[in-house]
Amino acid sequence: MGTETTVRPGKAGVRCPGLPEDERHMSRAFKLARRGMGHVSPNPMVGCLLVRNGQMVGEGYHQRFGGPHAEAQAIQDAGEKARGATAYVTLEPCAVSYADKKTPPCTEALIRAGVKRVVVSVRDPNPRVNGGGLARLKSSGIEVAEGVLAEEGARLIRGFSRWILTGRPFVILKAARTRDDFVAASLDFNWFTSPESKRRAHHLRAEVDGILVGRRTAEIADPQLTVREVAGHNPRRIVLDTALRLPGGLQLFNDGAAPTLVITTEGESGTTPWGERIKVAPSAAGVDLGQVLDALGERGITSLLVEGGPTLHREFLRARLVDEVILFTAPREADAKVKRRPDLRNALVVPEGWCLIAKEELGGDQLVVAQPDHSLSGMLNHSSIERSST
Ligand code: AOF
Ligand code: ZN
Repeated sequence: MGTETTVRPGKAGVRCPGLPEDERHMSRAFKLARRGMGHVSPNPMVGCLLVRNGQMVGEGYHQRFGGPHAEAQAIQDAGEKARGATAYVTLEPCAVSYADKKTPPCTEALIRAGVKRVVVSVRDPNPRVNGGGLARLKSSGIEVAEGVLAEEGARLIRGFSRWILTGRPFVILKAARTRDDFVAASLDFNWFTSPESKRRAHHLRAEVDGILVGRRTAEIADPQLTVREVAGHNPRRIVLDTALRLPGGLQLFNDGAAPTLVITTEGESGTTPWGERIKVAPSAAGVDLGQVLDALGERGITSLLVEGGPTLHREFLRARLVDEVILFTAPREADAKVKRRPDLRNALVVPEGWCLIAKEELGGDQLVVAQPDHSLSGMLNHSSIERSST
């Protein structure tokens, strides 16, 4: 197994791979972790694999908020075979108990089970754990390695990282535009990007805790904001309706597919026949978006997809509250009627100085993913990876 090789945290610009088998097992642990998608928030998705003499002897993942952790599940799965095994965990095991902690520390469970080596992808950004889990394991004589597939590990928990450190969700702005830069191709507001792009967009929805639209988008497009093209859990739906003018007949308020929260500056907070109403302070632009993020964070939303429209995108960018931009560009132009509507012009540009994270072709559309420079640096304080700048 070559366990003498230590995997050290990467330095700037240096990729720091683990042993090939470490990466293989960690990949499997990521797959397990993702099974918890949509069910564990505001906890992180975590997967764990126990391997002895090259054989997988147990696996587990965090299945639901408040439920047992990945390590506990894997140890239970392995039984006596956990003794002498290596544990591959996508996140540093938790080490302490505190007032609102729902499960016992995983470090103690690993020690009791007789695990010999623990390999983690990233440290737990939770200040109550951060580094403490690894230290506890080391002090009990367990060999520890960290940083295996760390970039993927950080990506997996980026919402949790942002939320546990700031109380706010990780914010993703998503838009589709025509080649000539409109957010609709025709006035019927039908989907105009490729089926592949549509699937990707629905996958994005399945990955987040909340999905936000502005009042005009809710009114004009009457969207469902649900996950339909792929298997996945519907995020909570949030609509900004500062003056409470939206009609009650919208699908968001009637289909019961997922809870809908209404953000407003009017009236009282509380439950209404149409869902929860959250009152925040007004601002010159209508509503203070920082306060909106605080309110969503308080409700356990760790990642937020802002689907538009253009005004909301512009305001988020102006307020510098964006962590990622995802822009689909279709090869077609908008109809003449759309071209006469300046309000349908796309507002989602990749600001200067941002990093291009990915660029790909999806069924004839072009997809661009970009992040501001501050985005990951702020959230990876506790992690070992450096983001590639390409
Ligand atoms: C792990 N394995 O599978 C997860 C961890 O309230 P609790 O007991 O569920 O603990 C929640 C905290 O535990 C959470 O804030 C994060 O720091 C860590 N999540 N840790 O060892 C897991 N889900
Ligand atoms: Zn734990």
